[in-house]
Amino acid sequence: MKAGNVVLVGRPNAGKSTLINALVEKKISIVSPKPQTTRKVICGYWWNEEAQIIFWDTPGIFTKAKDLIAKKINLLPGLSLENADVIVYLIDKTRSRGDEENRILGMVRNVPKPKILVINKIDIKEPDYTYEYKFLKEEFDEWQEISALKKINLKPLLEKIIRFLPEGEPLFDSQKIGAFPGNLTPEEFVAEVIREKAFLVLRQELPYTLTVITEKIEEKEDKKQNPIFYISAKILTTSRHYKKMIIGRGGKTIKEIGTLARKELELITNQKVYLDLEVVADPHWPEKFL
Ligand SMILES: Nc1nc2c(ncn2[C@@H]2O[C@H](COP(=O)(O)OP(=O)(O)OP(=O)(O)O)[C@@H](O)[C@H]2O)c(=O)[nH]1
Ligand SMILES: [Mg+2]
Repeated sequence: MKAGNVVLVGRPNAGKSTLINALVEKKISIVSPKPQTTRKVICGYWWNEEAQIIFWDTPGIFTKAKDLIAKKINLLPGLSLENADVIVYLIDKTRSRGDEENRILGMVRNVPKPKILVINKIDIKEPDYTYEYKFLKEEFDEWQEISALKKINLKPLLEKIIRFLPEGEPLFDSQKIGAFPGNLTPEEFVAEVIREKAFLVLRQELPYTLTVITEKIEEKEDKKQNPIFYISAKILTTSRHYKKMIIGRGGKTIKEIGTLARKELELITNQKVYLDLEVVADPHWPEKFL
């Protein structure tokens, strides 16, 4: 039996969360075009008859952010590497190297573990900076070009990962992995889905000043006695000005976020969901974060 922890690292937006979702064939980690969409280390399980893998998605290190949240999040990838059996270093070939890439590369270089260099987004023809990364081939144990989004070359990537896994006892009981897999509680997972939809709907306007807390998840019955998940959650932002933006004119924006989140949660849980969302301005939430 081969078994081990595989840690995905790479700059923000490289596609780490897209890749972990594709590998474990489940949505466990949220995705958006914003840097540091992932704010926690999130795990997903993969197994077959011969191997077991726990994949770990990490936040991208965000060099431009000077605030408290980013500083805390920036520590997570380094800590995760300590527990890795294999490191998957993901590169976005549509972006040139630069300080951000060099910082992560410097960190990965210092860890004496098997490393696979993965060139992502090959479904995009131009721009193509693959040549800027070719020199790394010698430093890494393996190299694989993929598209996490289009699920291209994931099988050869998995084969290479398995090759470097240590022999060992099973890490988990695959029979016991339920509907909410991974290391997040249902409350945390629901909050992540809402945050993803808020990022999607608000786009450029509010990247960093927002977080979500799930207050309650209750299983109830609707008027026709069908089971329904009643969920209440708070979107926290740092000022009243942002609060107004999240609510939108006549509540239009918050309604759009709520509808998207509810539909996705219904798909995931296979049950009707009632979602009660409130927007709260709390200038101190970043200090309470993590
Ligand atoms: N065209 C294309 N887009 C991709 C691919 N993989 C990821 N993306 C897009 O790249 C953006 C960032 O993807 P994420 O998976 O959130 O990236 P991440 O590395 O987890 O980013 P952080 O959590 O911020 O560190 C999203 O808009 C994805 O849809 C790919 O293979 N091809
Ligand atoms: Mg991510």
